[in-house]
Amino acid sequence: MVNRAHFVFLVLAYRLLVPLSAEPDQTRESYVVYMGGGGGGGEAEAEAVRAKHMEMLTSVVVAGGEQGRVVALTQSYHHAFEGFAAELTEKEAAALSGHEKVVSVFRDRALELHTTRSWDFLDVQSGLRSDRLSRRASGDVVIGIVDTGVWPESPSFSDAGMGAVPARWRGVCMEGPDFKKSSCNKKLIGARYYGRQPGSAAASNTSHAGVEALGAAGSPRDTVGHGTHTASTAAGSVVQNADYYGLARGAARGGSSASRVAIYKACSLGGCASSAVLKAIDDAVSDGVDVVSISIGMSSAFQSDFLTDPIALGAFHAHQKGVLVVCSGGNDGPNPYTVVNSAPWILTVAASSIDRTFQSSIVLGNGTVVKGVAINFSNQSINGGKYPLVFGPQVAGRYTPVSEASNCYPGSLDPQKAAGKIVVCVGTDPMVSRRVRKLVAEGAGARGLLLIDDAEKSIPFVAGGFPFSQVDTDAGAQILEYMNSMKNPTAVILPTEDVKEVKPAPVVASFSARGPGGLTESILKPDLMAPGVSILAATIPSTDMEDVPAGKKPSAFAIKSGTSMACPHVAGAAAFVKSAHPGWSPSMIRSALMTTAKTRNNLGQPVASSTGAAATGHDMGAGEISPLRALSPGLVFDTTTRDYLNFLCFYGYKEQLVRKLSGVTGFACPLGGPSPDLIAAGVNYPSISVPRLFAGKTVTVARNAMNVGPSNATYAAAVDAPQGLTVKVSPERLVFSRRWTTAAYQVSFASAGASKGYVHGAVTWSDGAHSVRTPFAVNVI
Ligand SMILES: *[C@@H]1O[C@H](CO)[C@@H](O)[C@H](O)[C@H]1NC(C)=O
Ligand SMILES: *[C@@H]1O[C@H](CO)[C@@H](O)[C@H](O)[C@H]1NC(C)=O
Ligand SMILES: *[C@@H]1O[C@H](CO)[C@@H](O)[C@H](O)[C@H]1NC(C)=O
Ligand SMILES: *[C@@H]1O[C@H](CO)[C@@H](O)[C@H](O)[C@H]1NC(C)=O
Ligand SMILES: CC(=O)N[C@H]1CO[C@H](CO)[C@@H](O)[C@@H]1O
Repeated sequence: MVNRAHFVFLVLAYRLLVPLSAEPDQTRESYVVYMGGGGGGGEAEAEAVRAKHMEMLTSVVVAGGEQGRVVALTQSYHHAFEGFAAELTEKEAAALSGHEKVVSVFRDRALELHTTRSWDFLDVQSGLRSDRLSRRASGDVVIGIVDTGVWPESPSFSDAGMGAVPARWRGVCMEGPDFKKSSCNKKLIGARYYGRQPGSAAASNTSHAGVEALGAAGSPRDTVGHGTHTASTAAGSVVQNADYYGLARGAARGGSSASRVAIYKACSLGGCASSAVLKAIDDAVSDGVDVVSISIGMSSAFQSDFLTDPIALGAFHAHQKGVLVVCSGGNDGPNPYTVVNSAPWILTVAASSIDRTFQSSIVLGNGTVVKGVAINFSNQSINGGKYPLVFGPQVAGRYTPVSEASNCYPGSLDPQKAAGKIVVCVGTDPMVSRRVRKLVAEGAGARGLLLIDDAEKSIPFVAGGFPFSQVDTDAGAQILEYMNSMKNPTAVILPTEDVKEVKPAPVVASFSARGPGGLTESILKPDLMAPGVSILAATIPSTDMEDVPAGKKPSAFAIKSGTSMACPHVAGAAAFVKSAHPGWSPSMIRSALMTTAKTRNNLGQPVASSTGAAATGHDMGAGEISPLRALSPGLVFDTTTRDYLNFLCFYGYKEQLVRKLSGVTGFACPLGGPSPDLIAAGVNYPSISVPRLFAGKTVTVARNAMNVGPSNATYAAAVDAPQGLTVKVSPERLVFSRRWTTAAYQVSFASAGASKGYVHGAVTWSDGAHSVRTPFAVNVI
């Protein structure tokens, strides 16, 4: 059992020396005090580190005239980096941020879980689910999941047939009232949880939404379902005949079903405390995980700086220790500048649809069948389920504006009029979610809801026991026309069917957050895309009977959507590549996944975005993951710690700060910074983003490719350039005589009448056997 002492320290001695202060304005909030690299101690050194932090904290509290107060560290970071979390007044936080050992001090904000806004669900099926994959993978790779915990009894965490836990593993299985040592096994090899420390609970009553609601549930057990879903998606064992109440039936299997999982429960339904997420990453690295999967993040509206973003900080140090951190890019799409978790040392994931959807058709009274999309537990049938069809405003309460009733606003429908009918609503007001509309119709006694809305129409809504179907505006117009032409229009909403081999697929999901990155446009983000729509994976047994069809037992699997679901697919794929190439660095693995990603759909056409337009690097990064191809990428781009430190200099941090952050004391910033152009030109990334290209100017970018394929390889460059952009690669051939050698090349961009704004293309290196595609985005000014 790890030492979880939380260092409560009563500042008594000082009380005798200093008169009691009369200052009353001392509201305290939880803060993270981040002190940069240079940690790396084991549990033996931990005590000394904590004592040092305690001393720092105490001296600041005393200096602030608050003697007599209980001072406590709510978290202590001492593995991959140093720092602590504590309850502080604003003044104390400011004082600590001036301390010479401190890099940054930031509020312990709540991060969000990256499932879709409307908490929708969906299905499976990705290139990952091939038997070849699991046969080739070894069981030596460990994936750490920072999320809401785990439901260990799920068949997805069965360890049948698994070998002994790798000897290097240093993790633990923390116990709680509902979680025993025996809940862990050879698949689920570690489980930790992070509640609020007992000593601090009384002292704090922060107003900060979310963090306080995090609940100190004392166990790694998942009570939300999110963590169980992501963990089983990354590395779940094979479960035959998994389904969601008859839908999406098939074998459920994680991306790397031979890998192990370790659970770090830092979140609950309300979100995740920054301080806990940072601690979880610190522990995961120290425990010995190879890949960390994080399906959480800040809202895109609140993107903080890299130095105050717990995921960016934790991931930086994880990279230094050889651990790859894979994160969801967020669900605030489809607008640009919404991608989060976009630090260059993070693998940032976008979400796509797959070739399966769920159809709930509508049969109009005149016999016409209209195709709709949803997942329902409806038991209507052609003969038994025919109900009058009414438009929201026809059954509105008195004085209700038409716009509200047509949107199924809460309180807009009159139960006297709506009861027993199928209500038609439109989705012109995005503030009302599908779940709310459903509850409004259900609450008014309606027998079903037909939603006309193009937004999220490809993301089937799970409507529980209520008949629901969503149609696009074209089909909606047909339905409204039918209603207008009939005196007594009627309809039936048919039970859901799964439809397979949907074309085109993949399509970038509408909710998937888009680039460019809000903090820097010099790194192309997101990096990659993976299935995040209709993902079937393990869940906790639902206690909410609304989610369970009449007469059925709660399902062990759920269908969910979000970049949260895409992220563990990539974590699983990365673990798979790692198991084949144990010596590869995190950025080599990322490079292999990126340069081999697919950019064409199952019709052989370029992958499209949800709008139908061709997807760009800002939608899907390098493209949809293709794990088998990633095993032999031919060339990789190794982005080193040095590259990342240079990045921090070019981004604008002072040399002294970069040294403290990294713990690399002799580091010197390269000349020329800060400069977004130098980031683009000099950081050895597997993609290129030129943040500004002025007319008449040329921007030149340097890259270094490493041969990981056969020796004696010769690669030739092919350029896919948008109209009006002149792209030159020099040299045009790369010759490698041996493996592990590198070759440098440059790509220059000049505008010859390219349209303004971002234009997209790619440079692809090929030796006849391998194709190494590096996408670029160039902002023409
Ligand atoms: C904490 O804050 C809430 C609302 O801000 C308040 O109702 C409650 O009384 C406070 N609790 C304590 C212990 O101060
Ligand atoms: C259909 O569902 C309703 C509501 O869930 C239930 O009351 C009714 O008994 C069901 N009918 C059949 C035939 O299953
Ligand atoms: C039913 O009504 C719709 C709308 O008026 C119309 O487009 C459709 O052709 C009709 N179907 C039949 C079978 O008459
Ligand atoms: C690579 O080429 C060199 C020179 O042509 C040759 O001597 C060497 O044997 C080749 N190595 C391999 C592994 O093919
Ligand atoms: C997912 C789901 O529960 N779908 C149901 C929709 O309604 C039909 C008819 O009652 C059921 O058979 C399906 O299981």
